[in-house]
Amino acid sequence: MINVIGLGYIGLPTALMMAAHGVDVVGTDCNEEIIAALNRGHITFQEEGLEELFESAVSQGIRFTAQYQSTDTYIVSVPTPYDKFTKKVDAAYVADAVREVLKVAEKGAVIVIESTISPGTINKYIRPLIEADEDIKGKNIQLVHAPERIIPGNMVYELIHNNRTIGADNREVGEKIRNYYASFCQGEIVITDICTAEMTKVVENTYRAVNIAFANELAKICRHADMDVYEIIRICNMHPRVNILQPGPGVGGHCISVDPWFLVGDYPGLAKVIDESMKTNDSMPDFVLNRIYEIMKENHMTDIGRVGIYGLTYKENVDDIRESPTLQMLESMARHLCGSQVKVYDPFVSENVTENQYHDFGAFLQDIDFIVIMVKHDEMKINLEKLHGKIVLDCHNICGLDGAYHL
Ligand code: SAJ
Repeated sequence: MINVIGLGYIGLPTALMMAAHGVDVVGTDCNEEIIAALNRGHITFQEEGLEELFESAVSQGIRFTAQYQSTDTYIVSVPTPYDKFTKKVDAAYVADAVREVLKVAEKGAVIVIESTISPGTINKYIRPLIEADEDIKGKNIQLVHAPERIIPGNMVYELIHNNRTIGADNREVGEKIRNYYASFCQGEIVITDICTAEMTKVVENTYRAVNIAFANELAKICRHADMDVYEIIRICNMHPRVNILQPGPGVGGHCISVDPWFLVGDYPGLAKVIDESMKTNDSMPDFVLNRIYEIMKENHMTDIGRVGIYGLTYKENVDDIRESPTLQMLESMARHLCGSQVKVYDPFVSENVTENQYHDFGAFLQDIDFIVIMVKHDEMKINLEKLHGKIVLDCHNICGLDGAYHL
């Protein structure tokens, strides 16, 4: 039996996927509300295909509980926040989860860490928990790092089709865990050592962050030079060895806007391109704010209360608002004492997370003259004709309307 610890964005789909493929799974989360919701038959976030996966896992007998189980295999998928000041990973949740696991784990059990951690975290913070105590040491507990790689918005598909990495101290343990993942994963599953696995995960997200920063920097250069960044990127990408990503209003989510900072925090004198890239991405919400100011001025508009921000999530078609560019921009507006009047709407966010938040697209549009498209939700793409007559700042180049402004 596998006990999956942490039933959030990664732990839940992973637990469901394994259960749906015949593995005996118990999901554990210390948040009783999550457990109660799952036991009532409700999934706790929206994701394409998750509902069906949930039903299939339940029919195969998955259980959910707040208690850690006594078993021989654990998958730990708890959050790893980072300290905003030092930029270093905070492994406290992972360490706490492992401590609890160690209290009940069977002799020879394997603890798989899926949470993203900075290179060296297992040796520095997790292995000592096993080696500090003679009784636990005698249990011969094994550690594995199998970083998740799935992208929100396409998690179920990617769980099945992505390649995976398994970092283990020896081949035998790596093979054992590979067999569990192979129950559903059709991609290649590479076995390596733990530190390499830790590094690969952070490097993958850093690669994307640096490439997004490059696109964002081009957007700034093209704004200054009054050139069309999208046309330039489109033409450059016709070169066989060029593949530039798209500029945007900022980088959010709990991965790409966070993980590269681990390298900056651990290697401040060495991670220079990464440091600058992260600063460039972090500067984008303020860049948008400046565009709003310029466009209002150009249109002789003075009432910030007639400006509407479309989109609160960190990217399109997900309900996750962690580190979202819109929230970063609203914070910046609040610091400049002009935040409270702007209107905000997102079809995926039903809770009130900010002031003047609308839950109806029509009512939102009625109350604004200037719309800022921060997130390219499908809802916006299919309702573009409703924007006629409004001033539009299209931060993703999706609308194609005459007179629309861009980054
Ligand atoms: N973004 C841009 N321009 C682009 C692409 C993305 O501005 O061309 C922005 C998005 O709008 C969003 C942010 O970047 O705000 C991140 O979005 P994303 O879709 O690039 O990635 P995430 O954070 O949803 O998921 C990433 C993925 N990592 C990589 O692609 C290397 C995913 O595979 C990881 O599993 C995930 O991080 C994670 O959990 O670490």
